[in-house]
Amino acid sequence: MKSKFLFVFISFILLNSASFATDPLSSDGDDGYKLWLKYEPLTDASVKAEYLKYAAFIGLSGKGEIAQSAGQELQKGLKSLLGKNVSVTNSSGNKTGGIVLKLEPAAANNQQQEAYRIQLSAGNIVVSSESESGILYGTFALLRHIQMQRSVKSLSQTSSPKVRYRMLNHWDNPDGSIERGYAGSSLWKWYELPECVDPRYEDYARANASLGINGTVLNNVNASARFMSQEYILKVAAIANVMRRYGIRTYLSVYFAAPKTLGGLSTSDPLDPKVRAWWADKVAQIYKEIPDFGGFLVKANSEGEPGPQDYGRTHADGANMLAEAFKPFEGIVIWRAFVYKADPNADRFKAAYEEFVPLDGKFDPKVIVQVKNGPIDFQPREPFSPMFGNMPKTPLGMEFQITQEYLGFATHAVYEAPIFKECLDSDTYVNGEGATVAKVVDGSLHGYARTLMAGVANTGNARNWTGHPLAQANWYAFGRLSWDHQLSSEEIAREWTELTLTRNQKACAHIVGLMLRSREIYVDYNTPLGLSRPWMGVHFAPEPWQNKGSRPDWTAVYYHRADSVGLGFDRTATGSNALAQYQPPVQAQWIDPDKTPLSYLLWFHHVGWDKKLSTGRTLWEELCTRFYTGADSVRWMQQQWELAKSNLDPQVYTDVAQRLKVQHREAVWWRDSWVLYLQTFAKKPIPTAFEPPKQTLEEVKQSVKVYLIR
Ligand code: BDP
Repeated sequence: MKSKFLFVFISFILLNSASFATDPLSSDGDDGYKLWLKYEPLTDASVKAEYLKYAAFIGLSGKGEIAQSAGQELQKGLKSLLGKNVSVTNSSGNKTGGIVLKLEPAAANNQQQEAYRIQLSAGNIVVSSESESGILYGTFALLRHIQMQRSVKSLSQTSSPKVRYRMLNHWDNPDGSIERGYAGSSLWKWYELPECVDPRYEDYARANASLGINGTVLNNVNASARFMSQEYILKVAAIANVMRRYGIRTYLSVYFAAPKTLGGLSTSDPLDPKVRAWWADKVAQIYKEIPDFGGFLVKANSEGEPGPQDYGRTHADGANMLAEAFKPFEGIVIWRAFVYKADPNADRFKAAYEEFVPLDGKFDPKVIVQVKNGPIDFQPREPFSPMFGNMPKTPLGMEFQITQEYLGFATHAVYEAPIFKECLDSDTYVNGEGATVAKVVDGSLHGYARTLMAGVANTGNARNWTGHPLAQANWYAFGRLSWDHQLSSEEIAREWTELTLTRNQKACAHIVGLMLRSREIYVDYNTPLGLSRPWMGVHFAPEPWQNKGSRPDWTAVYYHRADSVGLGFDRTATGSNALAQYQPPVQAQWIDPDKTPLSYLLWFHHVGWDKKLSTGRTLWEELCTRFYTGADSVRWMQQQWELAKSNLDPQVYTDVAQRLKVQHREAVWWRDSWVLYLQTFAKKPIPTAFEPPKQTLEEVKQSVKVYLIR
């Protein structure tokens, strides 16, 4: 009896572990693992019939591993979508009725290697590109089209990426933790590598390639020197071997003082010949193991990280030294502009511009300077960074944050495409109207040869990758926009919803509506009218009263400046004059408090509590209105989700429904904290239209205290 039980138990374990290790896609119900690559059987019979006419074979002309990946993906997709096993052949000859993946320029006038074309030609569906990567992207685009049950008739398309380096930045640490990660631990199992290669790495690569992402930085910008050791280079190489099959290059964040910490040198001075030689050898050592290594990402002289300024050198000196080490190779150096010195009298807003703009023209051509979208730090709403447009001789890459550090972690649904688009579509007015941030980033404004868009990843080892099921849409949106920043937030939301949640059009409309409004709703209950809140700590609990920090800009009060007169940060000439960093037409939009759009008002002005705003309400009334309607609108989000219920997988439905409940509770928490705290300055009652908070300020403070106890 006992041994029989043991046998059953062991068989159970073996069966389960075997099925997980060999097929991480298999699971009961929709646990979110498959992301937007679900390939669910087509339900529209006429569309299915159209595609079955092209399912006789897959003709593959490329022999490399990326082309092989494309062939396999198509085979896998068709099997599931059409229910047909389609074989892959190397020569399609004159055959018709198949899908041909062909190495041939996508269009005569298109110089872009990664561009692809999909067309009907000589009785086949033909996906063509000059490169195997382009074929892979075209294959994913074709699969997307079929998944969305779009007709063969609307298939023809040519597409090319607007930006050359499209990458994720993982803030993952060697111990498996993730800085600002809310979906479990790191995907990278450093202690098991290089021998154990988790099948999940391949699914990660597939998901990225399906969006056109072609680079990944594996480790945190607050980097450990460990990654420069031979032991870790081998681990990284094992991951790079998987990424390569999907056209993705692997990059590393580096610790600037590694020559000292790891190399045993007495200095890490970038102008010291021994230091330069150390980096050159290091880069050569990496290329031995990873021939297509992408390059380095560097956070230097920022938030306590070491850098060239420790030796009286500039950011350009540091970046150029590393660029020199990459000279024999294809790799690049991405140098971050996220810097702000501890100066009690400074405005953090101005810091990056002040340090970097004077260095324009001094960087090696292999360097790209990576700039966060806003001047401070991934706030729910920020004006675009004034660096964009003001460094014409230096390629500026965009850094967006996908992980929801300031956007409610994994319990708030906030669709981020509108945040990304708002920045990309902003006009810098450099050399006249129409000089959008997007045109700076895609190189068309200043003719940068190297262009970059990076997103700080929101992935972790949670089964559904991102914790909140709807947060998958943010990874998706980032990827799609890095390929084509002209896509609209709505188009992307619709695509993602159809591919991931439901093909039912009505349900889709509810979900897309919810997604499109989610960011404004969040801003309303979190930081309305241009408030910001990047104080130190967990970046989640509301504590606008926080006034103690090792430096002024690590407190909350530094940012909102509430006092008996009013609220907001005066950044005009009477204040910090940060506004002067923008071109005059941009200044003109924001200089006059009566004309500044309300969404940016408190970013630039200290506004009196009784000041009448364009809505007809005073500042105090408007704040209350926003906080209250924002929190109430989460109820509306819940209703929209309910309306889609019958068309959703029960597991996904329940997960999101529960998280929306948390979101509502936390939205009220945010609202009450702000309103009660600001009331101590404004000294005014809550407008009668709204029910006063049930808790007192002291009670809210206590709840935040409890939240923050370690
Ligand atoms: C801030 C994060 C911090 C990062 C830093 C950065 O709070 O964890 O290290 O940015 O981007 O947003 O370097």
